[in-house]
Amino acid sequence: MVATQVRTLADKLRLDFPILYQEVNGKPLVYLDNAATSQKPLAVLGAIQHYYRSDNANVHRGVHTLSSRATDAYEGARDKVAAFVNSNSRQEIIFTRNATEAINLVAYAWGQTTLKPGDEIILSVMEHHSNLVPWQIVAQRTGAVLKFVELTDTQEFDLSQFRSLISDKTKLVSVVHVSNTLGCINPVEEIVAIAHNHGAKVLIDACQSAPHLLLDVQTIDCDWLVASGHKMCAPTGIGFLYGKLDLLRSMPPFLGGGEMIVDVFLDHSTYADLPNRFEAGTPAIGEAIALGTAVEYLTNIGMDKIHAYEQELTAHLFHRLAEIPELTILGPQPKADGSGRAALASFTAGEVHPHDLSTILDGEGIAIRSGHHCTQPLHRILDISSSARASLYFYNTREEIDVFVKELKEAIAFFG
Ligand code: C6P
Repeated sequence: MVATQVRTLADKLRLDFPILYQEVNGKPLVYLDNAATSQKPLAVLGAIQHYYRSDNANVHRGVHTLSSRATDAYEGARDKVAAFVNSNSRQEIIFTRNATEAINLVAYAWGQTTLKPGDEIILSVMEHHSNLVPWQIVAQRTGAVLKFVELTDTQEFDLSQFRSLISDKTKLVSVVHVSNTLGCINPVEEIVAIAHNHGAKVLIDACQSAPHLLLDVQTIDCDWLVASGHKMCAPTGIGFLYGKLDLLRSMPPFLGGGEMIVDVFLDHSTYADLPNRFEAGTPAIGEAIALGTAVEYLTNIGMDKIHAYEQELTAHLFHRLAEIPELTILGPQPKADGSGRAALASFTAGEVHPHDLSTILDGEGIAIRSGHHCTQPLHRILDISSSARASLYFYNTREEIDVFVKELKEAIAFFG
């Protein structure tokens, strides 16, 4: 009964995504690359078009009507994002190009100015390159030391190893909430509590959780959290950094220029309060407005409903993939009801190259990703050079999973 109700919801929501109604290579498109980027609903496409057709002007600068309309919509989007993550204050939300830029903002503005030789930064081995490379640069420049949380036997975040790794030398813990490769959901509340006990700050990479789970930055109690709009129904070119107010206020600017100043003299400047201090130059106005529409769209569906439906899809996906003995699936197994991991499966299929699988499936209209998914160190630890990945969203159906599994079986048989 529940399954039928939720499937009806997904079927209805698909109508919001015109891109899904097309043929690719003569077959109906089955889009299973949502961890790379999600599709955009009509409401979001409409918001961008409305902005450029009716309100396009620069923000915070003009007193004319279009400029104040654009400013109101842009700042309104900030309110929507603040509400979406349950932030205490709209000043805690900084618009960035994407999660990568948000992490770099913290790395440059906080890491490079705060960390000293011998200070420790704890990351995990499952981090996306975006949450590795900026800290490698910071460590090289400050003399800070990188430490890594390893995987448990079930290929999840090893909390007990983390406990033994952390010390009062640890100044930062920067970890992913949901792994884009393993699909595990990390215990971020516990991680934050342990880190705070040692006086360390915590950054949460919420790229793969913000689109799928109800996020509450006050409950998680993280110091910073980052996400990319394009994985959560918004356009590319917009993401956000959440940071605790006092912490953001204590950080020097990242980029200098217009928008982020109060007074500029030839030899020095004074800086604007939050959030403008970290938004130098003309921002991605239409994209930010559309991100506001996207989070409103997700909230109207209900993040709890999205999560529940995705668990059902996860159970079905893993149940069907279990029919293929050649597969090795990365990360933890879901529970019988699909809970306990994200709605994605990265896998290898014996000697068959993931790129070959992906190419054959594309011929059948099915979009999956193959490669290292920007987690090269993790792939090295797992002793593989690449994997194939099917990643789901709330507009995917059980029937699409069935088509994918059927074609995957045929592709493996073809190569095998
Ligand atoms: N992962 C994937 O296919 P950007 O590029 O800044 O929008 O997102 C970076 C990023 C950071 N953290 C995690 C956990 C991510 O999954 C991503 C993006 C995509 O898995 C593209 S590599």
